[in-house]
Amino acid sequence: MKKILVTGSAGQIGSELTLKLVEKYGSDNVVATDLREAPENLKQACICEKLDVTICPDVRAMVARHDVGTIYHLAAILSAVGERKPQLAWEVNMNGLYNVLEASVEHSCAVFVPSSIAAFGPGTPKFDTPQDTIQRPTSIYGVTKVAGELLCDYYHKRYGIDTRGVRYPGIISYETLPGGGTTDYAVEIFFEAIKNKKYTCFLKADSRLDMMYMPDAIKASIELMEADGQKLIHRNAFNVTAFSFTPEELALEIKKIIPEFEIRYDVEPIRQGIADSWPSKMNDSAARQEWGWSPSYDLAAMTRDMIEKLIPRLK
Ligand code: NAD
Ligand code: AKB
Repeated sequence: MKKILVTGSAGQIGSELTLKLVEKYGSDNVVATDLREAPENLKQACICEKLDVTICPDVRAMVARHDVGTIYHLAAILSAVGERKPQLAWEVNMNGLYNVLEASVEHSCAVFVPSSIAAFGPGTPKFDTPQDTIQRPTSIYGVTKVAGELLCDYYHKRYGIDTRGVRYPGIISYETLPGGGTTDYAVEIFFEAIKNKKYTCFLKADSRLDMMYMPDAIKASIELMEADGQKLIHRNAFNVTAFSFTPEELALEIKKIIPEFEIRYDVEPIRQGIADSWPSKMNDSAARQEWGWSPSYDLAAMTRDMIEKLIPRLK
């Protein structure tokens, strides 16, 4: 088979998605790439290479050298880091994507490109956010996500490239820490609850955001890439969600397992502003209808599993 290339494979999602792809397609068929050194477990599992997606000839050469047929393009700058470094966010998120799409035209690759709840803005309906609605984001990260969705649509229409993507909500996981986003609190809270029994949250108690546990995020990505392309109307990008909660509700769920746990709030204006502009709960019926999307974890199941998996690691 032609190989699968993952960009940003050392990140929160890449580090787990790559291993799932190895499990499914075999270690010789997956090439993990990142700007950073690959973690040891990835080095043991598959082919690992350094790749800066902003360097077009390097992206093209990597795709040619490994005879790549599918790219999971995860390299990106996330929302909070993006607000600190908007020029870098544009360079990586837009020019990196452009380079990946150009290499895909040259080598007829299928491409998975994640968008985000960040592709919406303050003018978007907050609840039951439709698949097709107003998208006027106010963060640079969100701007690059909307532009990325459109660019992927364009490469499909203009060059016939099989581009597909989902709008991930905030992803919760325990393997690799998140890379500088607004939903990072929902991961940090578990580490602090187990280590110190307390957490100071940078979002307000009642900030409701869409979220998903990592196994569902991986399932969504692979199932979408394996879906029958004829049935996809919204290829870039499908709303997908699992549950939505506020920091206060997540803290109450954690307290059911760690009763001593306490949450405090020290609101950080930039990330609060970003969170306020994002949906609270997306409508993901298009993904359910067009390719059978259905999450496996609810808030309680995710919380139990996170705590169970983290306790032995943090001892
Ligand atoms: P992350 O920040 O954890 O990982 C991104 C990876 O990209 C990092 O390992 C980084 O080293 C790498 N990278 C940065 N610049 C690069 C460059 N120039 N060349 C090559 N690699 C580079 O991000 P993530 O959470 O794993 O996100 C993956 C994708 O999913 C991104 O497109 C992100 O926007 C999207 N997404 C993530 C979430 C989430 O909650 N994690 C939610 C919505 C969408
Ligand atoms: C972020 O907070 O930037 C990401 C996202 C929701 O896109 N986790």
